[in-house]
Amino acid sequence: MTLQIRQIKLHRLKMMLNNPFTTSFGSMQEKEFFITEAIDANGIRGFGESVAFISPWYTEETVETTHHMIKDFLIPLLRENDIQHPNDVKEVFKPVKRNNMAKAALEGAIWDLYAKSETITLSEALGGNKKEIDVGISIGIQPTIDDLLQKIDHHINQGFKRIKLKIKPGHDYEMLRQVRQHFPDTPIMADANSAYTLQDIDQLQKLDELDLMMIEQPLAHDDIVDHAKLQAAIQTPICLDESIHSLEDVQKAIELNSCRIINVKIGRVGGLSEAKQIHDLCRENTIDIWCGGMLEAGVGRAHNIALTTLPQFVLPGDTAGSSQYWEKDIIKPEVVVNDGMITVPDKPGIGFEIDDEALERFTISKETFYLC
Ligand code: OSB
Ligand code: MG
Repeated sequence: MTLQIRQIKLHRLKMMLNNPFTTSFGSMQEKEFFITEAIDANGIRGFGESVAFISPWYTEETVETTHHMIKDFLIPLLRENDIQHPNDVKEVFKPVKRNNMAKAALEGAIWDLYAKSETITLSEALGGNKKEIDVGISIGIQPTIDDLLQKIDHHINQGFKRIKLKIKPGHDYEMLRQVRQHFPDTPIMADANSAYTLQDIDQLQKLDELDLMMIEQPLAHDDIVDHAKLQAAIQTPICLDESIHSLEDVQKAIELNSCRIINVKIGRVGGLSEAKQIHDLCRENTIDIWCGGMLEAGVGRAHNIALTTLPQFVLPGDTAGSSQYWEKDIIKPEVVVNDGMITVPDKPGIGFEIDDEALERFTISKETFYLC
């Protein structure tokens, strides 16, 4: 049966993070993004969320490129093609190279619409089985080591299953050594957001003594080859984030031994269908995976939770509770973490209601596109 998508609405939102988030590339506190809404002939509303930032520091996409792609290329492709199942969207979008975050924003709304029209949860639609998921937390670079130690202590007490710390050259070994000294048994990992090169190999080898769960994306955002050289030279497992845009990228990373762990982000890989295929491949190859975060609002958070219910998501992800990021989220109820776990919602689709009043409050512009 064809999904009868009649309208796509693009809600452009601006929200302020509770705390500035600092990585090797700089700080952000304001977030602009789209909530995508797909509406069918019965008036059922499916929701997605775009994850590109206002500037292209993480990958090449931005809020503006997302808008351009959705409006000028992706919606026209939805007009010209029938969608029987959300898995078809990937094929329909194939004439557009990359721009994965733009694609995922629409595909996500269509997955939610599909699950709601089948009266099943998004987790069930994807083939997930967990009733609750483990969560970790990602802490940005802090002004002082004391601030950092205090934050870590607070999050350990909240029950988070692992702590991820941002590193960059000059803010790595010594900081992590002090953290390890204060928290000898805590699962800790480090994320470099591509700030190093192979010339830093000595500095990265020193991290081996700190018993880190993994080091995430130490080398260039578009590299798979140098990471294999680095992995051969260090004991700490490498996890790839920025370098992975597709199932093919994961195949190559496995073949080259570029990493032992994969961070899957729905936006980065172009949607839930691709994310699920990556999951299946990693399961066959016993590569551990986890779901990364992009400082999402509630809709994106709900999609991450549903994906994480697939069995090979064996490591805690970055999807913490709404209140960690936002004074007020755009979903009802908000995402809540209890003792390091999120209970997977049991209502159809993403399983959270849109708080229309909050959505309205954070909306800075809105467009409606008719498909037929
Ligand atoms: O590298 O995983 C990353 C946030 C923005 C962009 C990239 C990354 C991150 C995080 C935090 O580490 C993820 C989150 O808490 O949503
Ligand atoms: Mg990362």
